[in-house]
Amino acid sequence: RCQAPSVKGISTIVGQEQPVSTQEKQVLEDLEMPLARRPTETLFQEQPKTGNQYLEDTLLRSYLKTHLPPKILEEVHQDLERFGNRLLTKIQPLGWECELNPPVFRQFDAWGQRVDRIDTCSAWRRMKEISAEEGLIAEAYERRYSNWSRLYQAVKLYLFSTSSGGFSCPLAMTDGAAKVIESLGIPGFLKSAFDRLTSRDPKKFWTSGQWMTERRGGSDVANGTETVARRQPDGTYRLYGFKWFTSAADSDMTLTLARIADAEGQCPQGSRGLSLFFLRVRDEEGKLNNIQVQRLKDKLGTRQMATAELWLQGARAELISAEGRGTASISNMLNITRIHNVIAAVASMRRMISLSREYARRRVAFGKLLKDHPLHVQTIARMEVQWRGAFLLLMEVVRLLGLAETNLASEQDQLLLRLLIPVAKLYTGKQATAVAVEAMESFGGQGYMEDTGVPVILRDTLVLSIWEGTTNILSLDVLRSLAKSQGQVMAVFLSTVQKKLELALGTAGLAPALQRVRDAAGSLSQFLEKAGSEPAVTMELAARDFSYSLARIYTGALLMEHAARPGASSADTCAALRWCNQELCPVAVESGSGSYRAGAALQDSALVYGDSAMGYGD
Ligand code: UCC
Repeated sequence: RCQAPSVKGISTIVGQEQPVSTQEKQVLEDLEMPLARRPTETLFQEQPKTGNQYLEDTLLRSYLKTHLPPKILEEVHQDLERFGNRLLTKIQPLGWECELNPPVFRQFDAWGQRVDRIDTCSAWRRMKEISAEEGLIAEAYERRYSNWSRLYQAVKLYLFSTSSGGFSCPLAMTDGAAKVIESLGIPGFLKSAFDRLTSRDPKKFWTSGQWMTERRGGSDVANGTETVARRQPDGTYRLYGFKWFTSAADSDMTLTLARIADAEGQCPQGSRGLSLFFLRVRDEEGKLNNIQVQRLKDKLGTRQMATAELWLQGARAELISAEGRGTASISNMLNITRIHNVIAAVASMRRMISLSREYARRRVAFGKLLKDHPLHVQTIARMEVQWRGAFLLLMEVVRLLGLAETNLASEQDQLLLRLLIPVAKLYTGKQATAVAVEAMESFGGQGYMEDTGVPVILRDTLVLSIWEGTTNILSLDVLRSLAKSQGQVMAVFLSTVQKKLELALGTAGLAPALQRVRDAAGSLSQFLEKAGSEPAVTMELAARDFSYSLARIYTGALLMEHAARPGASSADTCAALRWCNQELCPVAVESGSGSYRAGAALQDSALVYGDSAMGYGD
């Protein structure tokens, strides 16, 4: 089923015999015409255009058709088709406007008064209204489609992401803040904030920040947080500190961490000293809440969005977690923003591949369209396989989240969700980066030109493996989830993979892939068994490869599940087979090569810092 069909005598990778479109005919006719008589310089540098992103996304549509109850599918389909048109005609141009008009920071007014204004463009402000109108946060909390609401929200965000001009970042944190407040049981003093974060009314809708990173760094939150909270007689707090990297600094509110000082002004250190606070960024008159903006960050990408350095100089705040439970409480937010990161990664891949594919239909080189060069199409097909896998992993995570949020998740589902969030975040971040770079290359020099819009997507994609936890930090979070469940989560992981494989048993074309996933799952179990008796450094050194193995094995099972459903296409089968052709369990391979022995860590140091690091001297 995976055999390459022949189109006009040229081998392509997926799809059936396709008729030559009018547009393609035009290109070919133009080519045959002498240069002087051509109405334009052929279509050879024509901008690749995509249509309604929802209607064109056959994988998304087949997923929804397979999983959603028919009544919900009908409603959702109508809304998504409408939204797809709105994105194409109205939202995409606004997104580009946001890119061209990044926020401007004005520290002083003309008369020397300190004002610390962050001026955003009208398109950015319109994005906020559109987000409310479309229910991009509300959908997940109204739960009108029960456990499918979260998945539906994620699908809308996925379609919105690359057209949003960076607005998906504040939405991620807004969603995270709503989740934290909901998980606290929506206490009375936070009810109004919750209502605003989840409102469909543009006049009421608020966005939230997530101020975690301080000068000493963004990963080691437990040791890096210096902000101090001083209790006030009325029970509120005043925060003093310096927040080094606050994204969407134009947000209405934020959640942030600080250490509560005792009567002597002493603060407990470490993770146990952190508590979580809610604060309004400005008051009703728009005056900053005893906050000074030091400057905006000069970032490689996400330039549409204001990221600032902020001094908190007695900002009034309310404690919302139990004292000393700040990290655990903000984890609810992190898990949501990490899912948004996955959404952004999958959306970026989708956009880059669509543009690359469309360009290949128009661009002629060496006498024929790029789409008729088998090597070129092979490159796009490889990206497509990556995207398909990432998409199904995203759907799995939000499906599980939807179950958890409607009390329909079993204990196993919850464990799996906890594990898959960091796995999906770290893996799709890397995939998206690789796809963005490869897709840019597929445009040749054109892809490197700013005004094609391709570099913007690349820049905005590169952040996805950095913010919200780097790849290594998330690999350690994967280990944290194993430790917390005392290994139970791995038993759930393996049995879930097994169940998905069983669904594919009857599909003969999938047999080779089935065997490879089975073997990989077996190797993973053996590795874990062996690692149990090794020193702790083994698991730390293995953390990244281990997480990659989880991602590849689970995604392989998901691709097979999708390819085994009734009505699956040959492309579905092909994607599953190709995915499973890669090394599915790199942790077993590396372990076999001794990469995680203590000696290997010393060799790593010697490679990076020279032999002196091993005590051999220069
Ligand atoms: O702010 C940032 C930029 C904002 C832009 C956002 C835009 C997103 C847009 C996406 C789409 C467009 S970036 C901030 C980046 N920083 C991080 O992500 C933090 C990275 N560091 C970590 O994740 C660390 O590993 C920490 C902070 C979680 C480690 O802290 P600790 O205190 O050393 O960790 P512990 O002691 O292991 O965990 C403390 C508690 C434990 O609970 P208990 O005490 O009940 O056992 C953990 O189980 O927190 C719990 N916990 C978690 N629970 C820790 N992590 C998690 C988790 N992921 N899920 C559930």
